[in-house]
Amino acid sequence: MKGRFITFEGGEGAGKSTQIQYLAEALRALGHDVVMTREPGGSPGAEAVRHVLLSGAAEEFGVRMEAILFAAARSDHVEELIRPAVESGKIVLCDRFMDSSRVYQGVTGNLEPEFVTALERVAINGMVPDLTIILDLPAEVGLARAAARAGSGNPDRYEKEALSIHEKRREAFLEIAQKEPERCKVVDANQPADSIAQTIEKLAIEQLALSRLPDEPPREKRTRKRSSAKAASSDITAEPQ
Ligand code: T5A
Repeated sequence: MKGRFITFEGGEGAGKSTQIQYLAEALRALGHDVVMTREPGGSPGAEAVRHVLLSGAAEEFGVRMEAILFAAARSDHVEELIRPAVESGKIVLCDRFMDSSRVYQGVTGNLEPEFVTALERVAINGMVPDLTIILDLPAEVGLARAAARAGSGNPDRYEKEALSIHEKRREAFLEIAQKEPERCKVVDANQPADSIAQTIEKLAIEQLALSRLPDEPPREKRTRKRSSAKAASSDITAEPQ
């Protein structure tokens, strides 16, 4: 069975990591094999590029360079982790993906749309998410959450930017959702985390037709069935007493 690919998008401190944890737990309780990952990063090659991007070390080389680095990291992440996991039947939950590049490098980085689209095509190589959850909340609420997070240390290259830029990103995510309503679902993230989690769980299960996987029959039962069908077989001795 083919797995599923679900991405989480939104501004800084929108609660993506928190909600991925909740959804992973809910899906595992239904018997699914879940992989949690993030961008930039998620594979050894992409994690190596993450620090260069988030420390701001690449900023002086311009947004075009940063966009190419995000795409390089994404390509490695897709081919090394996401695609193999989905093809082997797992559900991959990814903290940010292609929409973050559309918004951060494309809209607020002022890159030409053709350039962003070309990079996206190469980086994802057909691996379009089955579902994208866009966590929506006022930028100042998200930034305050990110700042208050225990041990968050210094703000990264993007968290330092002006509030108006973060608000523009919020609008840009909502525009993507408007253009791709089948793939993208907007969830109000300005609520308690557990009620957001319930909404997302319902959405994911309905949208992706996920159901409880049948439990593996207990070993004893399997052996009994086989032993009655093959009463003369010598491996009946394997049956537990
Ligand atoms: N980027 C990324 C690009 O520019 N282009 C790209 O293509 C990609 C992939 C990544 C940065 O890179 C940029 C965008 C980003 O700026 P990051 O460090 O990975 O940076 O950070 P973010 O993805 O922005 O994630 P954050 O860690 O800032 O926030 P999350 O994951 O959205 O939020 P979370 O769950 O960690 O929650 C933040 C705090 O809020 C609390 C949590 O406990 C935590 O303390 N919280 C809530 N509080 C109240 N109510 C709720 N409902 C809450 N939910 C969580």
